[in-house]
Amino acid sequence: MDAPDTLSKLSISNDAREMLVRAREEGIETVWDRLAAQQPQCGYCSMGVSCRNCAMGPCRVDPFGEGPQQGVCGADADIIVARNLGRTVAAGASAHSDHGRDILEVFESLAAGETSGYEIRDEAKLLALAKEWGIEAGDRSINEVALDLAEAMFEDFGSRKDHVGFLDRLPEQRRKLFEELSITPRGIDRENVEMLHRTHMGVDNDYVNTSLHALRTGLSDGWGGSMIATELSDVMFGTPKPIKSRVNLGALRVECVNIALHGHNPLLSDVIVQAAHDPEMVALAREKGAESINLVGLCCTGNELQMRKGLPMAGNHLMQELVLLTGALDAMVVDYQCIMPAVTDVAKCFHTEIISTADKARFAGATHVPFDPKRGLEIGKQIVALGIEAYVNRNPDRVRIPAGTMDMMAGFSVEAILDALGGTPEPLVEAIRAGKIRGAVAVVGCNNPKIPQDHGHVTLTRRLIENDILVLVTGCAAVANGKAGQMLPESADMAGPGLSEVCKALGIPPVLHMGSCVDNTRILTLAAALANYLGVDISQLPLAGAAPEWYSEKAVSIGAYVVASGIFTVLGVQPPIFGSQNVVKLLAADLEEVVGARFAVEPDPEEAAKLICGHIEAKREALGLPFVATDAAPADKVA
Ligand code: SF4
Ligand code: MSK
Repeated sequence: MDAPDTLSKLSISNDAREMLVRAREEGIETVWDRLAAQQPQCGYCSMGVSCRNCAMGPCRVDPFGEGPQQGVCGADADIIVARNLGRTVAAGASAHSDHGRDILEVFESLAAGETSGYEIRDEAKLLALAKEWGIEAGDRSINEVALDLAEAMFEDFGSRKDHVGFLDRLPEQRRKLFEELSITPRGIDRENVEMLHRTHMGVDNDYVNTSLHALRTGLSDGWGGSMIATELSDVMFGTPKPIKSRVNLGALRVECVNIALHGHNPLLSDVIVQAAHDPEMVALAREKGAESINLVGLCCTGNELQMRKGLPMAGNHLMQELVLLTGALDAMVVDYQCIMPAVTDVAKCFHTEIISTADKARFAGATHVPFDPKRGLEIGKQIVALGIEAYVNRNPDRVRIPAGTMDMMAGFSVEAILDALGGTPEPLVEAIRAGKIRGAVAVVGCNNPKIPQDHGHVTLTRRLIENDILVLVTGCAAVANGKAGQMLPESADMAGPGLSEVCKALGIPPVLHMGSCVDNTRILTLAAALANYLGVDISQLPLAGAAPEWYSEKAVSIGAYVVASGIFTVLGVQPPIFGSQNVVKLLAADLEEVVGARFAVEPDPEEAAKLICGHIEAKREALGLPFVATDAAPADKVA
């Protein structure tokens, strides 16, 4: 069995470590074992200089100059690295945007009266969106307006337009810049398809040109597919408002049927919540000896439900196998993205039913119940019934649920933040002007077993709030901060004096949960609103982004659209680009001159905090705002 100090290198969270002890005792493999088994990982792939884009290859370029410097076709390290990066952005942008399309399709069916279990829960938001998209409501029914909006949004995916609809939220100077650079996202599918075209052998062989299109592809996600997903999810499932919730494996209840909702899309999980409250289902659970039905969230499906309903979170990305190790989970319902194929293997060691629901995301060893919005509620009940049946097979002697949960607060949509501020950004702007809040940083993204779970998120966030920097979190970073107790109004005591004062006055935490991975678009919307309010570009604001523990292709797309939108971004995990010093220089330095922002890579969250604090102070200084040297941002660090 691992000594506690070994386990602390795997995760900072106690419930994770408790389950890892069990995994070791019972010989159950987890993501950390599989990472160890992969060592040493391929150096060429890690540096991004391997290519298998055609059958003359696979090829690799020796980054140290001793072996071949070109693939069979003549592609050098710059071309290969840029092409690989471009394809990664396209995969991530496609994942997000396809999620957006799925939401849009159900929204259209809902408007046409063809769904069961769905309704328009935020009419005001629907009407505001319709107005933004130039659709006259007049005296027409809400469903007629919704149908027109759906039609207009579908146009963003595939037809010939010169820009995606939500791009108009950006300040004019940024839209002009995109035009000058030819990186205006024209259509969601178009930019992704074009990236695959450009990276085919013998097409775009200029690493700068390919990299700029990677930014454009990312922008089609951030201001396109993901933004459609967020906004329409709000219309259908409700725009989040501040809500109390809890987090940790202790959210599982021994006396209940426990069902975890895992993945990213709220479409089915919302109707499962309705089904779990159905008296018929509750009666069935009781008949089988359970007290009730207990739903918990995992990853971003969990975030969607936590934001709107306060559903407790079992955990983030690296908890998906460990939640099975409690022996108390009766069913894990998965939709798509970030679901490890290994969950069905771990589930075999227990009684847990893995239920897949998306035809595009099937898992060997899972029971497949295909989602159909026309029978949403019926399917929701069918899935809950499978969980109840599995509960009957639970072995009470194998149940080990780590004790306790941590309280946290979620639900900070842009609308909720503006509400808390009294309906206008003015108080936030004033607090920033006065130096009480130095700036704001989005800490987002995944867990990665290469980093002790949650260490990057929690340490970086803590240092930032201590330095009076408001932190906005989404995805697995939000769960990590929740577990660490940094997302309660009382957590204001952890913040510096200025931020603490503002948070206490507003009754909000210093770390605001803004939702799932697609909801990073809420942060874009907020940044654009602040820039428009001040009449400046986003790149002039004291803002930054960070993805301390990222792993997924979606995170690369997010990084691309955040930087392209003008926000400096620090990555905690090295991306596979270091085989080309030219691409590194472009992304980590030269982009600053091009889009007013750049990437940095800093694995140590303490150092990342210093880097970000220095950046925030430099932006403040450029805006003529008062500078205050702090431990994290001494005067000589400001650059
Ligand atoms: Fe090799 Fe060029 Fe083919 Fe890539 S595209 S596999 S570098 S020949
Ligand atoms: S779930 S993309 S591990 S944040 Fe959105 Fe978490 Fe990253 Fe998946």
